[in-house]
Amino acid sequence: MRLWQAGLGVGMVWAVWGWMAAVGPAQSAEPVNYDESKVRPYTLPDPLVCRDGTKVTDPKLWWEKRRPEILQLFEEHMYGKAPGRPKQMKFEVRSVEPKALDGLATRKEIRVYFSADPKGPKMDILLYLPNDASRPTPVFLGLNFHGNHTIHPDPGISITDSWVRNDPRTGVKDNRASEQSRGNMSSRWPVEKILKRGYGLATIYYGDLDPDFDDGFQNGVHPLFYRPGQTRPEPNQWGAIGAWAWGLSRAMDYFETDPDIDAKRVAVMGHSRLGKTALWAGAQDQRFALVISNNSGCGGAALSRRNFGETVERINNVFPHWFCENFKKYAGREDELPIDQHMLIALIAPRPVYVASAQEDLWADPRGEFLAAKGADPVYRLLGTDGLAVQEMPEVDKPVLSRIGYHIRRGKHDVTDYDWEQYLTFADKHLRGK
Ligand code: GTR
Repeated sequence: MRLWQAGLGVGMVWAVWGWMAAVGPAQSAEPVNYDESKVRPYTLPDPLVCRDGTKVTDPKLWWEKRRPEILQLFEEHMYGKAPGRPKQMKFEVRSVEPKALDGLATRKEIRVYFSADPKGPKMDILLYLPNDASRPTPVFLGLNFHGNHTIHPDPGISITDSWVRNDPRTGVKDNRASEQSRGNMSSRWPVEKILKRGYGLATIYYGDLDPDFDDGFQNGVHPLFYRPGQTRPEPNQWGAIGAWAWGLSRAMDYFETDPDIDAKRVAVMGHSRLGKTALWAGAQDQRFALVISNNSGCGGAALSRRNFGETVERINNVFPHWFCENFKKYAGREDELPIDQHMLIALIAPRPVYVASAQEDLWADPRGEFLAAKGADPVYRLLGTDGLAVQEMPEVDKPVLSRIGYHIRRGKHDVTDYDWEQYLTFADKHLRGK
């Protein structure tokens, strides 16, 4: 059931079941734990103590020593190191419709070519800007799971020509998207609401960057960066999450060239695996002014050391292409990780970050997500903010909008209107001082 909600297609569900049947429970050390009393004790690494024992007591030491160290540890052990901006990258504005959505917005589609070869890897940015707001406009940016044309029924959105997972419900056959899926993920993208609050919205299909299956990194953007003779990333080089996050930074490269966009006020947002991606993008690229993790769970906001819901072992077994090869060493050995996810959130400091959980989303470990947010608090305070301004996990549907924001809402693993309402209010407060 949850796989459906997660936006995965039939093929993937079968792939996961197939995998489970093939390797069986022998591969998995223990059953999934959903019992708080069975969470083993653990000690988190201190974000304010360097590897050599130096205590970080002032911002200078954080910026010059501890932050670069933590970033490098996440690259080396978890997400892998990504290349920078490709020299030959080119932007092509493919369409501009000044009267989209009944005149509410200007719609642009921008193609980003990652190499000089127009047939090489590329991504398509769909951008809506509110017509009734001053320019440049702050923007929410998020990757989507099924193609830009699925976020809204607007007939002017181009249908992706990238690989899409087959799915009879949406008419995706032979891995090609069709008209049938236009707008079918719109419940997760309240476009009009965002525009009416004075924000733009930009989105990219994550499969443009790397189709989400394990093919040994032959498709997607990885091969563009192989040195001669290299056929897959090194153990400390980027996996799929690294590539998706890299794409978000390339969108930011474009935003910096578009006078309609306020590139200093871009909020990067993502759900689930794309929430993991948003956090990693925001951690690496300080141009993102605000970061939102929606139900990102294991490998995202949730602490790896807590054995609750999805674990490092399970995520690496089911999704061997998401993280770098080195991360696989930590299956069942989370205590040996030199990092945990509170430090990923700390890398975003002092920029506003919002961690959102859902009550029924136990697989993502809501408490582990809260504790990671709380674990980043000392760094936010060192840098002069209010951090996460509560001691205990708040009640359901009682959002906390301090510099580290947090809510747990009722309901399932999903992105809802309720979530967006909080993100918009959070952005009003922290990006616009409202
Ligand atoms: C699940 C996976 C989670 C989460 C989710 C999603 O199957 O175990 O880590 O990323 O997919 O992305 O929808």
